[in-house]
This record gives sequence, structure tokens and C-alpha cells, in this order.
Amino acid sequence: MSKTIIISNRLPVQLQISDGGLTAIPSVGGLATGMKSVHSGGESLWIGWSGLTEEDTPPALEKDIDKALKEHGCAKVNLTAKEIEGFYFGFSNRTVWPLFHYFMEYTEFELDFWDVYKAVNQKFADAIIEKSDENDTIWVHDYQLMLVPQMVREKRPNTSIGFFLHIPFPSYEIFRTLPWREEVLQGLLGSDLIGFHTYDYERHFLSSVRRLLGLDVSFNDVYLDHRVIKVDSFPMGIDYKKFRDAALLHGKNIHEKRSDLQVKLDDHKASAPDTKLILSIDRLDYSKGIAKRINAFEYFLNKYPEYKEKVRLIILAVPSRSNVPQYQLLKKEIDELVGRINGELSTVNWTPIWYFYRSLPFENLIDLYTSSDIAWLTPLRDGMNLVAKEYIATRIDKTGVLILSEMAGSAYEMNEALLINPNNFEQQADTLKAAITMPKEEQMARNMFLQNRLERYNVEVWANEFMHALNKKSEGDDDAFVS
Ligand code: ADQ
Repeated sequence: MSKTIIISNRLPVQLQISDGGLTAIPSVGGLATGMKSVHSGGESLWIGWSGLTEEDTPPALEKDIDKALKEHGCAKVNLTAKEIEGFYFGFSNRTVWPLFHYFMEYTEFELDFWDVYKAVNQKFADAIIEKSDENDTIWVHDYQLMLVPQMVREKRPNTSIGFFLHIPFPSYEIFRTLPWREEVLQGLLGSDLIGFHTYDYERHFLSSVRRLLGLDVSFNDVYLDHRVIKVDSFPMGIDYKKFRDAALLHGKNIHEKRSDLQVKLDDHKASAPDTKLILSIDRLDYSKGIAKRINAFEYFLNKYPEYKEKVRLIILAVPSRSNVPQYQLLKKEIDELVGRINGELSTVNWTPIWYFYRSLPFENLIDLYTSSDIAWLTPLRDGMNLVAKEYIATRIDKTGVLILSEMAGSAYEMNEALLINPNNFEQQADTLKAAITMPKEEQMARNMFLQNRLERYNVEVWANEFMHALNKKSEGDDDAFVS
């Protein structure tokens, strides 16, 4: 029987080694949830890195780890600490991530990183070959594994291979600066179907293929030797029901067991009912525009001083890639900015910014979404941005205003949000004012459209549409690709 093989850098389970032994805990992330419909019923295998380096894996536990992963339909690729350094912290996050997000000044072109990236991609490809058959369908995820499709294709010319990029694809002018640009394109073109979040990323990719490889491109088909590769956009959704149900439950439990954070949020509401809460949630990443957002908030308070003591900005920054120097510098910059602004503007009754640098449990995420009057998300470039979608899904009474950067992939589908250019402080200050004063009826009218769309195009639909297009491709039915 043929199966589906899913490949991503990390597995959808986390291993925990304690005195009591080994446990594998399923992750709650968007990808893991989205792939549930594909990754179920014993007909699929998920291959990835377990999160433990070879050095950190006690040899006596090897077999137990494999067994625990197998129970979740997973198999691991073993990586050494040196490989993680060059492949993940190196080429993936010091070359591809900054380049694809247009941070040229942070992009490092290191031959050593590239060599390790190639070797680790080969390890993933070898694991796929070892654990799959010719008839299996293979779905490779994201920028850490862009060479895998071609590496598998060389050994399995007839296998059906799909690839999805979760981050933006840059314009040709930026992409062509990469010393290994042809190899990356050829790696991706080992696929039968290549998916992006938006039509713009798809267009950028096709333009690079045409100009750098000189291949024939017609509409969204690439012609390579005797193969036709399909390129299309599949905007990723969220698990709408999960967020909606959590918010409904949250409303019912309000007077029972409250988290510390919820107690703080409720106290805030009781003591300052007219103070609007403005929420921002991101991984601590320079692409998310957190420092600029804090500066824009200060600009807003100076432009409209009547809102001092009437608004509060909550910043939740989730620790991320703290081994990479740029992320350490950003953390320092944000700490200092928040300290300075709170120091200069706070009053006896008011602190303008509440800043949390940590990962919070899911319940707390829901506390924040449901308690905030406004969500303000200002990435400078973002493949999609799921936080924008999650905030809207939790607004049970349909109130709440979403201010969203035009540079996020999700902005293409969320026209009813207030869309802004994160570099335009004047526009952002005016938009914040418009959000604070927006009548409830208008909020509800906008969110009704947004919620209907999010409910319909949820993450399961996203995964199924991709798989459907990939299966159609292998059956030779090209009608599935008319976008
Ligand atoms: P990310 O850059 O991580 O993803 P995003 O899409 O916003 O960005 O997803 C973040 C996820 O983390 C959300 O699902 C959110 O609920 C969760 N999260 C945020 N704060 C948390 C916290 N404190 N504790 C626990 N969970 C938290 C990359 C790309 C995006 C693209 C996604 C999916 O950079 O552009 O949308 O992949 O393709």
C-alpha cells in the first residue's frame, strides 16, 4: 500500500528525557495540526530531526526513542551538534532566512554553511529513500530542505514529490545575489509540485527559474527535460475550530480557574475599563518589525497625547534562534527600547508597554487574544502570519480590530483588516487612532467576513488541496492547476 511521507526540519513531536524515562509529546504548532488529516491512520510517515543532537542522545535510549516516535508515525534523522550549527543556525538562518526576508545586510554567504546544508539535505534524502517505496507520495516542507526534492528525484525518477515554502520567495534581483542560486532552484525543481503562500512568491520564483536557468516557463508550468513542474499558491489557514472552541470555553470559565495572566488582564479591565489593550505577538525575529512597532507606538503617543493612559501595548516576544548573533542584538535593542519608553512615559497609574519575553501555554495565548481590543502586527516581511488569523478566530462576539502589515502574506486574504505599511509611522499613528475609535458595528461587520473566510479555508483544507493537486499531477490531470 502506498503512503504519504512528510518531511520537515523538526518532527511534530517533542522528546522529553527524564528520570521516569522517555516521553514523546505531540506539538501543537500550525503545521502539525494542519497535517493531521494527511498524517493519520497509519498510512503516512513523518521524517525529521527529533530536536536532540547525537551527542545529547544517550545510546541506551536510541531504541526507545525510535519506538516512541514510531507510535506517532515518525522517524528521525540523526544530526550532530556541528551539523545543526552549519545547517540550521548557519545556512538556513544566517543565509536563506535573512535573504528571503530582504535583510541583505544580515545575509552571510559562507561556503562552510553551504557545504553542511548540502550534506544534511542529503541525509534527509537518504532517510526518505530508505524508508519509502517508489509508489509513495512525498511532501517536503520549507527552506531548510530545498535541495531534498532533486536528491530524491535522482534515485526515484517516478515518485510523486511536492514541496511547500513557508517563507516568502524573494524577487529575482535579491535571489540572484546567492552564490548557490542555480543549485537551490535545481533542488526545488526535483519536485512535481511547488507551493507558495501567495501568487507574488510564485511569480518571483518563476521569474528566477526563467532568468537564471533559462528554462521554458508557461503560465505556472516549468518545462525541464521531459518533466513538467507545476508551481501554484496555497495560502495556509489555521485550525479555526480549535481557536474558536478555546475562546468559547475561555468565556465560560472566566470566574472559575483563571491563569495569573488572566487575573492581571481582568484587573486591568476592572481598574481602567476605558484603557484599550493593543496586542502584538511574534517570535523575536527581525523580520517581524517589533522594534519599529515600539518606535511607532511612541510616535503615536507623541502625535496623539490625549491617548496617554488610555492605551496599553502588550508585547509577547517568543524566544527564537538565540544562538544567532542578530537575534541577540535584537533582544538587547527591544529590552532597551521598552525600558526607555516606559521610563520616560509611565505615570503612577500607567505603564505604556507590558513586555513578555517567553513562550506561553496555549491557554495564555487565548487569554491575550480574547482580552485585547486591537491586534497590531507589523512584520517587515512575513510568508503568511498565522497570529493575525488566530486573533480573528477567537473574537466570539466579533468585536476587535486587526491592524496588519501589507508585507504579510495574510494581508492578501484579509482585506477587511486595517492594512498598513510598517515603515510609515504617520499612517500607523492615524490607523491606531482609527482602530481605537472604530464603532463596534464596523468592527463586527469587518470580522464577520474575515471569520467566514478563515472557517472555510482552514488548515485542513490547505493540506488537502495541496495533496489533491499533487495526486492529480501524478495522475496526469492538469485541470487541477488552473489557479
Ligand atoms: P512563524 O514565523 O513562526 O512561521 P506565524 O505564522 O505567525 O510565524 O506563526 C507563529 C505561531 O506560533 C502561531 O501559530 C502562534 O499561535 C504560535 N505562538 C505565538 N506565540 C506563542 C507563544 N507565546 N506560545 C506558544 N505559541 C505561540 C513561519 C513563517 C510564517 C508562516 C508560518 C506558517 O515565518 O510567515 O505563516 O511559518 O507557514
